Amino acid sequence: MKPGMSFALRAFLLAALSVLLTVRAVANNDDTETLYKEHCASCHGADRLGGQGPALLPQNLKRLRKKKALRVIASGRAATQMPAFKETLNKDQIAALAEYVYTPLDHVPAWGAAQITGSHVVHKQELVEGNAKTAEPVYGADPLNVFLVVEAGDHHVTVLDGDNFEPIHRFKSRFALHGGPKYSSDGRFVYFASRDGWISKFDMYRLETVAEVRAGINTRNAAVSSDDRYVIVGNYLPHTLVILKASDLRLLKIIPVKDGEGNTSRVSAVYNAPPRSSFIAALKDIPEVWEISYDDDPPTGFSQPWVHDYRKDSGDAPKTEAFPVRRIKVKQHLDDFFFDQDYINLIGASRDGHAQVINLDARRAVADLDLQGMPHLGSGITWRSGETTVLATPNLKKGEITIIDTATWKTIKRLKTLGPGFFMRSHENSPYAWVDVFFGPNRDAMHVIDKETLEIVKTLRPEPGKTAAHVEFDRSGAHALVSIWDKKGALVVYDAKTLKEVKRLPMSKPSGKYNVYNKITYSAGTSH
Ligand code: DHE
Repeated sequence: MKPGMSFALRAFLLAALSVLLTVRAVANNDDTETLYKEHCASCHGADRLGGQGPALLPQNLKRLRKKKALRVIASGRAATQMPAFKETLNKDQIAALAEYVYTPLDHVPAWGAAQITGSHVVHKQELVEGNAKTAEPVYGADPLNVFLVVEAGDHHVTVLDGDNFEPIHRFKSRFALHGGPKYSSDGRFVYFASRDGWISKFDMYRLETVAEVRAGINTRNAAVSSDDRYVIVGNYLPHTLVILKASDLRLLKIIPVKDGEGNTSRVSAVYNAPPRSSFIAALKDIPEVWEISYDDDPPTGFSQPWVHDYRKDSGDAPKTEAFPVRRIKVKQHLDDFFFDQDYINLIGASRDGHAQVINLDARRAVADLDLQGMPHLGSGITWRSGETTVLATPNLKKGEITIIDTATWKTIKRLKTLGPGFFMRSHENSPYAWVDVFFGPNRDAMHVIDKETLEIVKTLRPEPGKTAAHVEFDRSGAHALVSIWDKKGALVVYDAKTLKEVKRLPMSKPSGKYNVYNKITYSAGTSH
């Protein structure tokens, strides 16, 4: 301020400056909101609560430093659909967006018992228990050799006869299904999870949707118990695991995911562990693995002092605490994991590639794995090789398949590929393991690996220039089905022995495909 300026004039100028700054800040906020709407909302949701991409809220970005967030917006994120914006947006715009996603929302909608129950709908009461009258498929195909093909291009699912590869039925799914649908133990019912939290139960015999419920706002995946009684859903938002009654998807229990200090966490994923009568979940923000028993008489070591059982509020308290939890502390967060066939060891990795083996009985890490880059253990498979069982995993950052001896947990082979791969598959009756090259200039290639020599024996290019991804075998292992990952894509059926194409069906970005028999028998060559 200039000396001699009157007090009234000074006060006026200060007020004007403050109004100007406020107007600019509001304008900047408006600009950032517009940028968000234009570039981010279609995947992450207009409200930042997630959609095809994850929710962008401070509570879900705890493990992502702001500096890294800037890099992700500028350069994209490996192994996700997140594109690079550095050609479209300038540095200030990227910085403003990064700031924006770390700003808390005025109000994060609750998604508790009231909302879940409010969303619940039973479409076909007569199919809820699958009574005898409806226990025959409405088609002639072998119901155990049927495939479900998720067509991500237009959010549909095709039911495919696995003997003649003719479509039996096609229906609209919820928006953005993600992860493998989970079958009941006899293959009669299947449960789908969408990224925005919808769980749908579909009758594979009657080809009708039985019931639906929205179990979360932003969901990771779901699993079904071996006794067909329960479905569990792991969420990114809110930080919960939700247990549903499998028959009609009615809410049974919400387990808030938090540690002893009250820190909450997203769920990386949750799976059924058949021999243990339990679900196993790994957490994204707390270095713990949880085992949730669905046994009516759970073994010792399970407790859940921090869990509020909502049924108590309605006076409908259970006699014993159902679904108690056993917690295992681990060295690193586990973003991605799978199990050995006995479900004694969990093999997990963090996004930065630190990989470890957790013995679920000893409840501790028993080995570190020599894996680099970003192993995609969720796609890992195992097979017998000589006297031992090996596990093989693709890598989302490196053109490499790592093969590990599960007796010693030592890496026995690093097999060079034409680029990073996403999905890997085999079958007990096939001498080959198939892996895609999902990223880079060779993303139209599919490698076929000899399971004995551990060498690539053939590289297929089902449609040059278009991504070839995700393989699933039929029931007998005689055919392998490959996706052409494009809106004008296709499902390509190969003879799994001669490696020759036998059929091609046009489809809209067929992502995953899931054979009933291989899934319900927990084939070592496929995802569980
Ligand atoms: Fe997936 C399965 C996590 C990105 C397609 N993906 C899974 C599972 C997990 C997972 C935990 C196992 C769930 C199950 O089957 O119960 N996926 C993640 C990620 O963390 C990641 C890297 C980032 C994210 O966006 O969440 C990711 N996934 C993708 C994609 O970008 C893919 C290619 C396209 C899409 O649909 O979003 C994709 N994921 C799939 C598919 C499966 C899957 C097709 C089922 C594989 C199977 O054969 O079982």
